[in-house]
Formats: sequence, structure tokens, C-alpha cells
Amino acid sequence: MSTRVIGRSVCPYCAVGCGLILESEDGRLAKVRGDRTHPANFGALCQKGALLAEAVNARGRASVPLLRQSRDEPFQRVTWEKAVAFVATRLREIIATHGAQSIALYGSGQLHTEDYYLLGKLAKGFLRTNNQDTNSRLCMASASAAYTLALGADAPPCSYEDLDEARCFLIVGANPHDCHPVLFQRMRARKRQRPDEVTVIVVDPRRTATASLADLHLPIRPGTDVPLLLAMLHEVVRANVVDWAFVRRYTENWGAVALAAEAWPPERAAEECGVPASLIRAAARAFATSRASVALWGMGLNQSRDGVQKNLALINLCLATGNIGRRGSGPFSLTGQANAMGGREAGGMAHTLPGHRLVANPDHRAEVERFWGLPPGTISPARGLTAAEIFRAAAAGELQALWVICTNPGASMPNLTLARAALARVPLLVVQDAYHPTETSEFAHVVLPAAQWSEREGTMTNSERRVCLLERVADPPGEALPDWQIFCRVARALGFESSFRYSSSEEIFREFVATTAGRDLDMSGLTYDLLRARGGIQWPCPKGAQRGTRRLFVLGRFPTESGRARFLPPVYERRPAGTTNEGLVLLVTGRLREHWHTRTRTGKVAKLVRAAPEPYVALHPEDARRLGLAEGHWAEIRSPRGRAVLPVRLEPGIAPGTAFAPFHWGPSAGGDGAVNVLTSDEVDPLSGEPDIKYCEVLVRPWRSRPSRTP
Ligand SMILES: Nc1nc2c(c(=O)[nH]1)N[C@H]1C(S)=C(S)[C@@H](COP(=O)(O)OP(=O)(O)OC[C@H]3O[C@@H](n4cnc5c(=O)[nH]c(N)nc54)[C@H](O)[C@@H]3O)O[C@H]1N2
Ligand SMILES: Nc1nc2c(c(=O)[nH]1)N[C@H]1C(S)=C(S)[C@@H](COP(=O)(O)OP(=O)(O)OC[C@H]3O[C@@H](n4cnc5c(=O)[nH]c(N)nc54)[C@H](O)[C@@H]3O)O[C@H]1N2
Ligand code: SF4
Ligand SMILES: [Mo]
Repeated sequence: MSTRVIGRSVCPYCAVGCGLILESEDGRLAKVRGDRTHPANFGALCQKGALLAEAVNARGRASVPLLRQSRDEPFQRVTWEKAVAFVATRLREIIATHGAQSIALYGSGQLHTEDYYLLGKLAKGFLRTNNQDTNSRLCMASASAAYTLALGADAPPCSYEDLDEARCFLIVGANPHDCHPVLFQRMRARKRQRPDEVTVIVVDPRRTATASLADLHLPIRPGTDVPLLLAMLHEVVRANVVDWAFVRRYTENWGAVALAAEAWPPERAAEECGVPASLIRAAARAFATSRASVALWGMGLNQSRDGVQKNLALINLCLATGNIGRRGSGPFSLTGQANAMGGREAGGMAHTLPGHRLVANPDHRAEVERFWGLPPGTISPARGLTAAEIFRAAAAGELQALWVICTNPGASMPNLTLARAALARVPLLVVQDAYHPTETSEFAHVVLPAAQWSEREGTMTNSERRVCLLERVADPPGEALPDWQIFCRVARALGFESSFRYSSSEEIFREFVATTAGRDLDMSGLTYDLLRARGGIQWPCPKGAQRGTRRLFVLGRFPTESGRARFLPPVYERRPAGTTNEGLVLLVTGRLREHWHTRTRTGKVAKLVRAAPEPYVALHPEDARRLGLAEGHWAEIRSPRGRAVLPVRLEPGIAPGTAFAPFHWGPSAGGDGAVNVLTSDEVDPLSGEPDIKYCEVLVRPWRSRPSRTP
């Protein structure tokens, strides 16, 4: 047996973007280790990343194109030519009969930037529909909208280096111990290095493993972040620790936010949020008075019907305390998927175009039309359907075709019964995935087998704006193809031959970075060679630049009209409180360290499955007692949308009235364990992000164990 290094890459799971060294054994990808020279991880990896080879080599890969005329027929193996011709012919017929607005394309933050760019070019430029959205709508859409409103661009300002220099970490609605493990290690190292000088504040209804690092844990009642953050700002003003010099010189609209904060003294917020006023005050003062404070957040803020308001409230706190554009400080959203950032850059959402451009902006449309060699007026000015809207429309019979790429909505969408009805109803469903069957591909007419990580070349941008190249080191199974090649084949079969003639992913990258020239994210200086040589570069990096950009807004200038950052007063609407008296609790859904989303990969890695074998619901022991439940009992959980049955675990660290369940187990795991049948697809009006993070449910004891397939 001989082991040898066959290439370098980046982990395809979370957006920490750990650098990897890939090794083969007897010609096969066998081992993954952390790249000691990579600035995202310096050699560290979490267990999921370290076990990647096993996931990629697992059974269940989609390896040949499959086709069937109707859902009650078995799939037939067909050639690529036949599958592509079928998709193109059907799309042409549908567009001719029902118009381009009757088709939708649903992509993913796990595609490469090149794939994303090409998908957008095909959808918005050539199929002429803006109904191209992505699972990032379920994830980062609220952060993206808030950055744009407050700072003028969708531009996370920080670097991971800032975590090594921060004196205060405010972690709100995020659990990096499980979800961004290598960054958590970095924060823990910082805390251990200066235990008395570094303060860690965690705002989460659960005492998570992340909270074990906290000096202050604020066990917030779900949904009440806006009053909590306004009360922190209230205290910052009262204690007169506002950074007045920064506010006066670099921001606008302070008065409106000061007024909003005035209405929330910590005592009032304490009642609303279930957090003692003294804790709110201590957190506010620690954040405002430390030499450098960084605010990190995740889905606890974003996945909410007031997700943008929660984001604005946190950004306000950073602006008021001058914590932006300086070492060790800033608002720093923890991006979820490995390339959710790249998708935002390439215009992967229903309201965006490449280079941080907007569908609604006539100049932006004209610029992109010129890039794509299209006549003026080709790109529709109307925003397309967002993720939740796509599935609602399809379920109502209003869509004729849906093409799903690199995402598994048959398990991951909120209000899952409706989403699955959509998948079962739409007259043409094309599913492009690396595995088959999945909870989505089982509804498909056409399954297009995709090459995945390590089998395709391309770029991704991590959470700190670092663009990295992922090398191809292995062959995909059977006839599977890289996503960009599949898009090209379908585009050419549709007659768009001359605009989709690429011979490599690098050629697409060159075209894409040209569209970013002169924009806030300017990447026109990036080439594959440079990325290969440097191991990743942070945008902006314009043509001719010697290096990337570590930190944004260091000069206090923002890409807004006035050049100043904008304070925006967040709006708060009270939601009904859960009370366990009638069996009502607020069910939070989220992640476990061992699994990745719908488990198409981690569910096939023995070590990870052993460590986290099955779904469950965690309850506070007091709540469980009141409900007549004990550890290991079965609980039936109902919401107006559906019903799940789960084994009970007792967790004293969860706020009473709140429950938690991981969403990794979809319908295919059997036994009514899919929690997304309970969650809500109501959306934030500004970002379109669904209110997935928690929902009100009724819990009661259930008689017996439901049957579950392993
Ligand atoms: N192991 C693993 N890691 C992952 C992923 C994975 O599937 N598995 N997925 C990746 C992706 S795509 C994403 S988006 C990220 C998500 O990363 P995170 O956002 O860190 O993870 P979540 O578990 O979704 O939720 C975060 C926390 O929000 C808390 N919360 C719930 N409601 C509220 C609230 O109203 N207010 C506040 N303040 N907190 C609340 C929950 O208790 C939970 O601990 O993880 C990425 N990393
Ligand atoms: N209840 C609840 N639901 C949630 C969330 C929550 O917190 N709670 N979080 C939401 C969030 S933040 C997210 S990001 C979504 C994630 O939800 P999904 O995107 O549905 O989750 P994944 O399991 O990562 O799906 C990725 C799919 O792409 C396939 N794949 C992998 N590599 C490739 C490739 O190279 N090419 C192609 N074509 N396919 C590939 C995988 O096999 C898999 O089927 O879930 C959302 N749903
Ligand atoms: S921390 Fe994220 S990027 Fe790094 S190895 Fe783990 S899953 Fe992969
Ligand atoms: Mo996500």
C-alpha cells in the first residue's frame, strides 16, 4: 500500500473553509488532513472534515442519468444525450406554452462559484426567468439584506485573525462549537490565552457547548433578540460608553436608533426576553468597553420572520461602539455552507445579479446584459420567486418545471408536507445531485448525476471573504459530471450554443471575475494560478493588487450613497409565548456536530452515525415532568402544519418552555422523525428568509416506538 499526496482542497461542509491536503492509497482518495499552511485552519479539522474520504466513496452515489415519463414508472438508465435532450425539449415546450415564469431553478451554497454564475446566466439571461433561488434563502438571506441596508453592500467586514485579537466575543444565536468547530477552537484558544481580559457572551435559549466557554450566558426566550439588543444599546447610552467620535464622523441616522433603544430599559427587556436585567447590563458594558469586540451570529438571528430586524439591531450595537473596521472587532456573520458567500457574489438569488448587483436596478441589469452579449431589456426587472415562494407556487399547481441542484428540499424545507406536495405535483422535476435516491430525487422525472467535492475543480469563498481553489483529484463515479458541464450541456441543447462554450471551470471564473471589476467585491485581480500559489485570497482584490483585503471599512467609508454607515431602528412585534401548562412549547431546530444537513454524506460515515445515531427531542426536565415524559419516552409533537414522534432526552441546560430537535433526519429515516413537517415557511418580509428556527408546538406522551428504518 502506498500513500501519496494528490492535491490540495478546501472542506466542502461549513464556511470556515478549512484547507485540506488530500492523500491517495492505491490510486484512490483515502485520507484528508488539515493543511498547516492554510490561514483558515492552520492544520486543524473537525471530525466531519477529517472523514470526508469515507463520505465521498460511500454507496448511494448517483452515477448515471435516469429518466421516466411519469412518477409511477420506474427510472430508466439513459445516455447523457437523451437526458439532456429530454430536459431541453420539455423546457422549450413549457416556456412556449406557459412562459418562462412557469419554471424555477433552485440551487445551493454548496455549488462552486463558477457553477452558480453559469446557472444564473442560463436562468436570468437566457431562459429569461428570475425564478432562480437557493438554499441560502433559508440561511444567510437576512444577514445579506441587513449588511446591504446598514453598510451599503453584502460585505462581512472581518477576518478570522480578528478572533485572535478580540477582547470580547458576543455570540448570538449561533453554536460554533458544533457548527463552526475550527473557529470555536480559535476563540477558545484566545479565551485561554487571556482568561481575565477576554469576555465571552453567549445569547442562546440553550446552554450549548458553545455557552460552556461563556462568562455570561443569556438564556433568551426565542424570538426576543430585538428587545434584548435594544436594551443593550439602551445601557450603552445610559452608561455613556457610546463611541461618539465614530458615530458622528462615520454614521447617519443615530437619532432614530437612540429613540428605539430608549424604549427598552433592561428591566422591560428582562420581562420580554426572560433574561435578568443585570445580565443584560453586564453584557452591554463588556461589549462596549472592551478594547475590541466582535459580534458573531448565525441562524438564531437569520431564520426568523424578523431576521433582518435582529441583524440590524446587532449591527447597530457594533456601530454605536465603534466596533467595525478595527483589528479584533466587527459584525461577523458566521456563514453556513462552504460557498454560500460565492453564491451571493455570483448573483445566485432571485433578486440578485453577478457582482453584488440587483435585479431591481436598471443600470445593473444593463451592465450584466452587456457582459452576456444580450439585447437591452432581456433581463426581467421583476424579482423572481424566492425559495418558499417556489414551493408554494409549485404546490398550488402554478409552476410547470422545477430544476433542483445540489440541495435536498424534500428534507430541508420548512413546512415540509407542502414542499413535498410541490415536488410531487410539478409537471417536470429535474434533480441534479451527487447521490440517489434522496428525499428529493425520489420525486424526479430526470436525475442528473453530479460529480462532487474532489471530483471537480472550482472556487469557493469562505466566511472571511477568502476565495480558494479546490482541486480535482479523482474521477467521479460512472458518468457523473461537474455541475457546470451539466449546465453547459442543457444550455447548448436549448440553442444557446455560442454563450455556453466553456472548456474549463477556469474560463468561467475569468468571465465571472470580470463582472466584479469596480464593484465593492472587486475580484478582477484573481486567477487560478494566483489562488494556487497563495492558497486563498480575500476580496476585494482588483486587477494589479498585490494582495487581498484583510478588513473592510478601515477608513470609515462605506459603500452607501452618503459614504456613511446607516443606523436603522429595528422593528419588534411580540409573538405568543409558549407555556407548558397546555403542553405548548417553543421547538427550536438546529444542528449536531456530527451531521451535515440531510445526511446524504455524513449519514454514510460509520463513525459519525455511531456518535449520533438517531433523531430526538430535548426537553427541560421540569417541562418533561409536567408533560408526563421521562428520558427515553416517546413524545408526539404537533404544530398546525404536521406531526412528528421522537424519543425524549432531558437537557437541564435548555430554557424551560423551550425544546430542541436536530433537523438532520428527513422522511426517509422513517418513523415520523422529520421535524421540518412542523416548522413554518412564513417569511421575513425584507429578506424572504423563512421563520425556520423555532415554532410553537404541542407535546404529549406517545404510546410506542414508531418503526424506523436504519
Ligand atoms: N455540524 C454541522 N455544522 C454545520 C452545519 C451542519 O449541518 N452540521 N450546517 C452549516 C450551515 S448551512 C449553517 S447555516 C450553520 C448554522 O450554524 P448555527 O446558526 O450556529 O446553528 P443552528 O444550530 O442552526 O442554530 C444556532 C443556535 O440558535 C439558537 N436559537 C434558536 N432560537 C433563537 C433565538 O430566537 N435567538 C437566539 N439568540 N438564538 C436562538 C439555537 O438554540 C441554536 O443553538 O452551520 C453550518 N455548520
Ligand atoms: N428545521 C430546519 N430546517 C433547516 C434549517 C434549520 O436550521 N432547521 N437550516 C436551513 C439551512 S441554513 C440550510 S443551508 C439548508 C440546507 O439544506 P440542503 O441544502 O437541502 O442540505 P444538504 O443535505 O446539504 O443538501 C445538499 C445536497 O447536495 C448534494 N450534493 C453534494 N455535493 C454536490 C455537488 O457537488 N453537486 C450536486 N449537484 N449535488 C451535490 C447532496 O448529496 C445533498 O443532496 O437547510 C435548511 N433547513
Ligand atoms: S470546521 Fe467546517 S470547514 Fe473545517 S473541517 Fe469542520 S466542517 Fe470542514
Ligand atoms: Mo445554512
